[in-house]
Amino acid sequence: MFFRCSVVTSLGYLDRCHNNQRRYILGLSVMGNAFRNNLHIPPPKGPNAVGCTDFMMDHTVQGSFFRLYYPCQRMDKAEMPDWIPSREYFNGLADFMKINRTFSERIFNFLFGSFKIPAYWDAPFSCSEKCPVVIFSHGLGAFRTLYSAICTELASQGFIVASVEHRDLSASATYHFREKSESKNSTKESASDNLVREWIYYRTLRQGEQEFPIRNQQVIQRADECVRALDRLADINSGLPVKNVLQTHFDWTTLQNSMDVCKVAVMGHSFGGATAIEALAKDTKFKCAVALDAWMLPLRDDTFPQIKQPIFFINSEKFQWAENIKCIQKLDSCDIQRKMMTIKGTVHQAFPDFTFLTGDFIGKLMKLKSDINPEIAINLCNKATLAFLQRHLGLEKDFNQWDPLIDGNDENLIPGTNVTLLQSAM
Ligand code: 8U6
Repeated sequence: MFFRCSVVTSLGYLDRCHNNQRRYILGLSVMGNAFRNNLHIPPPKGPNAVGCTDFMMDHTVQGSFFRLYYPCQRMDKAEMPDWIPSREYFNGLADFMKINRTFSERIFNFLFGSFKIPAYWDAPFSCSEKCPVVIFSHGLGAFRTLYSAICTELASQGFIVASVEHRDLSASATYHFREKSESKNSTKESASDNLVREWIYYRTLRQGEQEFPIRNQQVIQRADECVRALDRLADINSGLPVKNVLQTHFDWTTLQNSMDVCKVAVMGHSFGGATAIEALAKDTKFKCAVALDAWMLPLRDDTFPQIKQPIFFINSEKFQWAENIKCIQKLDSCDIQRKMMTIKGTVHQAFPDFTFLTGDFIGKLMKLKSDINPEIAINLCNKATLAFLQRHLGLEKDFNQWDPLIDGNDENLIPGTNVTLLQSAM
């Protein structure tokens, strides 16, 4: 009994029940809580409270799966969702990092198992005006929940944000549902009783395998998934009946006429940055893109001239290199706004939430933490993003107060890039 009370469960080996509640099998640690003193995902700063829910439709791999962040009613008492939704995601991260699953599941769970997303689960939607929309795409080996500091901030500023979980084998883990074969004939069962969860894990490159063809195929699928997420949101907005395969308490009909589907941007980190660019080429419903430390390798050269929308490249200081920057510069244009800035002292992983959730020593060792304070870095990223979105989606907000950031005007920003490019390459 004693070991099951909540203060001592932080070393608890956690399992997932079917009713979506965490079950602690072994509860052992007081140390765990002390260890994580003060570590948290920074709560959003905008005027709206933020709600959060999951959506999947249909249940197949070809369907759409995303986490939705939205402005919500203020809540006195509401549950905040687990940051890592289930143990399979830890297993997937272990595979991605090429470490043993059993061992790392306990470590991951100890270190990261009890963090919450700073948003209210399934809270009722509420916003006084129509919301602009952002589709967010995660990086290689990441998944839909890992960018909540960015997504919740946008939602608190009035955006509806769909953070897609990609099924192109680039996520550490994701899932869809398969119909149980044996109950094909039973017509009485509801459709959801007949479904079993099927996990999809990260696919490593095989030895000697060429990277470009695989990544290009993946980026095309990822962009399709972004377009599909937007299509589902547009359906929801126009009041078409949608069937969420996931059993949540969120009432999707409350989102009817809630969105300004002319004001849509696509955003992503790393592989997701490339995805955002591919999505611009694929669908002009995306009016602009924000690419966080974009990894350009997955993109074909001949997609660049097709892109007519503005793009904002927000880079880390440590990740970028000449070849990648040269690729970004192929997108330079006289008549379409293409901006680039670099946040001083940052590493590639300054954008996903892990950067907030380790101590300095471990964080720097694992390249999760920058030299700059992670909250200062994410604030610069968020404010500059909001200013850029206001400019190119034509919003009537006060985000233009941060316009100087778009030009790299801040002591912690570098306009353009820190990477030196050889003359011959210009
Ligand atoms: C280290 C991405 C960890 C950790 C991520 C490292 C990563 C991690 C959790 C997984 C994927 N943040 N995608 C110790 N490198 C926990 C403890 O979780 C971000 C995070 C984060 S990504 C990325 C892609 C490729 C690579 C690194 C990051 O796009 O930022 C290689 C070699 O491919």
